[in-house]
Amino acid sequence: MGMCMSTQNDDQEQKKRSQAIDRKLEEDSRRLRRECKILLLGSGESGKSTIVKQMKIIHQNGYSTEELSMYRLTIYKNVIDCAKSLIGAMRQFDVELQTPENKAYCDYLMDYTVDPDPERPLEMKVGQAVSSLWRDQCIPKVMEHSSEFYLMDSAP
Ligand SMILES: Nc1nc2c(ncn2[C@@H]2O[C@H](COP(=O)(O)OP(=O)(O)O)[C@@H](O)[C@H]2O)c(=O)[nH]1
Ligand SMILES: [Mg+2]
Repeated sequence: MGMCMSTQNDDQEQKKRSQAIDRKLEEDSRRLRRECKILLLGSGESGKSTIVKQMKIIHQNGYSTEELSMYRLTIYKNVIDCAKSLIGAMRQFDVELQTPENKAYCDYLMDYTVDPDPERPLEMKVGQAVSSLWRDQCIPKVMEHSSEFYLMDSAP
Protein backbone atom coordinates (compact mmCIF):
# COMPACT_ATOMS: atom_id res chain seq x y z
CA MET A 1 0.00 0.00 0.00
CA GLY A 2 2.81 2.35 0.98
CA MET A 3 4.56 1.60 -2.33
CA CYS A 4 1.37 2.33 -4.26
CA MET A 5 0.91 5.77 -2.58
CA SER A 6 4.44 6.89 -3.27
CA THR A 7 4.14 5.93 -6.96
CA GLN A 8 1.01 8.04 -7.31
CA ASN A 9 2.81 10.97 -5.66
CA ASP A 10 5.73 10.52 -8.03
CA ASP A 11 3.39 10.58 -11.03
CA GLN A 12 1.78 13.79 -9.85
CA GLU A 13 5.15 15.32 -9.17
CA GLN A 14 6.32 14.45 -12.69
CA LYS A 15 3.14 15.78 -14.23
CA LYS A 16 3.62 19.09 -12.40
CA ARG A 17 7.21 19.31 -13.52
CA SER A 18 6.25 18.57 -17.11
CA GLN A 19 3.55 21.26 -17.02
CA ALA A 20 6.04 23.75 -15.59
CA ILE A 21 8.47 22.97 -18.40
CA ASP A 22 5.72 23.37 -21.02
CA ARG A 23 4.75 26.71 -19.50
CA LYS A 24 8.36 27.92 -19.49
CA LEU A 25 8.82 26.84 -23.13
CA GLU A 26 5.69 28.72 -24.15
CA GLU A 27 6.78 31.85 -22.24
CA ASP A 28 10.23 31.68 -23.85
CA SER A 29 8.83 31.31 -27.35
CA ARG A 30 6.43 34.24 -26.73
CA ARG A 31 9.33 36.38 -25.52
CA LEU A 32 11.56 35.32 -28.42
CA ARG A 33 8.87 36.31 -30.93
CA ARG A 34 8.90 39.84 -29.46
CA GLU A 35 12.69 39.99 -29.26
CA CYS A 36 14.62 41.73 -31.98
CA LYS A 37 18.34 41.07 -32.21
CA ILE A 38 20.70 43.56 -33.76
CA LEU A 39 24.30 43.05 -34.70
CA LEU A 40 26.43 46.18 -34.53
CA LEU A 41 29.41 46.04 -36.82
CA GLY A 42 32.10 48.67 -37.09
CA SER A 43 35.78 49.27 -36.51
CA GLY A 44 37.06 50.24 -33.06
CA GLU A 45 35.86 53.63 -31.75
CA SER A 46 33.10 53.81 -34.36
CA GLY A 47 30.26 54.16 -31.85
CA LYS A 48 28.94 50.59 -31.22
CA SER A 49 29.05 50.85 -27.41
CA THR A 50 27.57 54.35 -27.58
CA ILE A 51 24.51 53.04 -29.47
CA VAL A 52 23.92 50.39 -26.77
CA LYS A 53 24.27 53.01 -23.99
CA GLN A 54 21.83 55.34 -25.77
CA MET A 55 19.28 52.48 -26.17
CA LYS A 56 19.46 51.80 -22.44
CA ILE A 57 19.09 55.50 -21.57
CA ILE A 58 16.19 56.07 -23.99
CA HIS A 59 14.24 52.78 -23.60
CA GLN A 60 15.24 51.24 -20.25
CA ASN A 61 15.27 54.02 -17.62
CA GLY A 62 19.00 54.53 -18.02
CA TYR A 63 21.53 53.49 -15.40
CA SER A 64 20.87 52.91 -11.70
CA THR A 65 23.16 54.45 -9.08
CA GLU A 66 24.71 51.00 -8.50
CA GLU A 67 25.40 50.53 -12.20
CA LEU A 68 26.94 53.99 -12.36
CA SER A 69 29.22 53.29 -9.42
CA MET A 70 30.36 50.07 -11.14
CA TYR A 71 31.70 52.24 -13.96
CA ARG A 72 33.82 54.20 -11.49
CA LEU A 73 36.47 51.47 -11.48
CA THR A 74 36.56 51.37 -15.30
CA ILE A 75 37.10 55.13 -15.40
CA TYR A 76 39.92 54.92 -12.82
CA LYS A 77 41.55 52.14 -14.85
CA ASN A 78 41.21 54.13 -18.07
CA VAL A 79 42.88 57.17 -16.47
CA ILE A 80 45.84 55.06 -15.31
CA ASP A 81 46.06 53.07 -18.58
CA CYS A 82 46.11 56.28 -20.64
CA ALA A 83 48.80 57.82 -18.42
CA LYS A 84 50.91 54.65 -18.68
CA SER A 85 50.41 54.53 -22.41
CA LEU A 86 51.65 58.14 -22.76
CA ILE A 87 54.68 57.48 -20.57
CA GLY A 88 55.43 54.30 -22.54
CA ALA A 89 55.30 56.28 -25.78
CA MET A 90 57.64 58.94 -24.33
CA ARG A 91 60.16 56.24 -23.57
CA GLN A 92 59.67 54.41 -26.86
CA PHE A 93 60.16 57.52 -29.01
CA ASP A 94 62.88 59.06 -26.80
CA VAL A 95 60.92 62.19 -26.02
CA GLU A 96 62.49 64.04 -23.08
CA LEU A 97 60.38 65.46 -20.27
CA GLN A 98 60.69 69.24 -20.14
CA THR A 99 59.81 69.56 -16.45
CA PRO A 100 62.29 67.51 -14.37
CA GLU A 101 59.85 66.97 -11.48
CA ASN A 102 57.59 64.99 -13.84
CA LYS A 103 60.17 62.20 -13.88
CA ALA A 104 59.16 61.18 -10.35
CA TYR A 105 55.48 61.46 -11.31
CA CYS A 106 56.07 59.11 -14.28
CA ASP A 107 57.72 56.49 -12.05
CA TYR A 108 54.89 56.84 -9.57
CA LEU A 109 52.18 56.37 -12.26
CA MET A 110 53.95 53.44 -13.89
CA ASP A 111 53.98 51.61 -10.52
CA TYR A 112 50.41 52.54 -9.63
CA THR A 113 47.72 49.85 -9.70
CA VAL A 114 44.04 50.64 -9.26
CA ASP A 115 42.42 49.18 -6.14
CA PRO A 116 39.70 46.73 -7.29
CA ASP A 117 37.31 48.08 -4.62
CA PRO A 118 35.17 50.67 -6.48
CA GLU A 119 34.57 52.51 -3.20
CA ARG A 120 38.27 53.33 -2.92
CA PRO A 121 39.05 56.52 -4.84
CA LEU A 122 42.29 57.08 -6.69
CA GLU A 123 45.05 58.59 -4.59
CA MET A 124 45.12 62.39 -4.66
CA LYS A 125 48.65 62.25 -6.06
CA VAL A 126 47.36 60.52 -9.22
CA GLY A 127 45.41 63.66 -10.10
CA GLN A 128 48.44 65.88 -9.47
CA ALA A 129 50.73 63.55 -11.44
CA VAL A 130 48.41 63.24 -14.45
CA SER A 131 47.70 66.98 -14.71
CA SER A 132 51.35 67.91 -14.27
CA LEU A 133 52.40 65.35 -16.89
CA TRP A 134 49.70 66.48 -19.34
CA ARG A 135 51.02 70.07 -19.04
CA ASP A 136 54.60 69.02 -19.80
CA GLN A 137 55.91 70.70 -22.95
CA CYS A 138 56.93 67.30 -24.31
CA ILE A 139 53.32 66.11 -24.78
CA PRO A 140 52.81 67.68 -28.25
CA LYS A 141 55.97 65.85 -29.38
CA VAL A 142 54.60 62.54 -28.03
CA MET A 143 51.28 63.18 -29.76
CA GLU A 144 53.07 63.57 -33.09
CA HIS A 145 53.46 59.78 -32.81
CA SER A 146 49.79 59.21 -31.96
CA SER A 147 49.29 56.91 -34.93
CA GLU A 148 52.12 54.69 -33.67
CA PHE A 149 50.77 53.84 -30.21
CA TYR A 150 47.31 53.27 -28.74
CA LEU A 151 45.69 56.03 -26.71
CA MET A 152 41.95 56.02 -26.00
CA ASP A 153 39.92 58.66 -27.79
CA SER A 154 38.69 59.91 -24.44
CA ALA A 155 42.21 60.47 -23.05
CA PRO A 156 42.68 64.10 -24.12
N1 LIG B 1 30.52 62.94 -32.42
C1 LIG B 1 30.11 61.71 -32.15
N2 LIG B 1 30.88 60.96 -31.38
C2 LIG B 1 30.46 59.71 -31.11
C3 LIG B 1 29.23 59.19 -31.61
N3 LIG B 1 29.10 57.90 -31.18
C4 LIG B 1 30.19 57.66 -30.44
N4 LIG B 1 31.01 58.72 -30.38
C5 LIG B 1 32.29 58.81 -29.66
O1 LIG B 1 33.21 57.94 -30.32
C6 LIG B 1 34.06 57.29 -29.37
C7 LIG B 1 34.02 55.79 -29.54
O2 LIG B 1 32.72 55.30 -29.32
P1 LIG B 1 32.43 53.83 -28.80
O3 LIG B 1 30.95 53.71 -28.68
O4 LIG B 1 33.24 53.52 -27.60
O5 LIG B 1 32.96 52.96 -30.02
P2 LIG B 1 33.12 51.37 -30.18
O6 LIG B 1 34.59 51.11 -30.10
O7 LIG B 1 32.59 51.08 -31.57
O8 LIG B 1 32.34 50.68 -29.11
C8 LIG B 1 33.60 57.75 -27.99
O9 LIG B 1 34.50 58.75 -27.56
C9 LIG B 1 32.20 58.30 -28.24
O10 LIG B 1 31.90 59.31 -27.32
C10 LIG B 1 28.43 60.05 -32.43
O11 LIG B 1 27.37 59.68 -32.90
N5 LIG B 1 28.92 61.29 -32.65
MG1 LIG C 1 32.97 49.27 -27.60
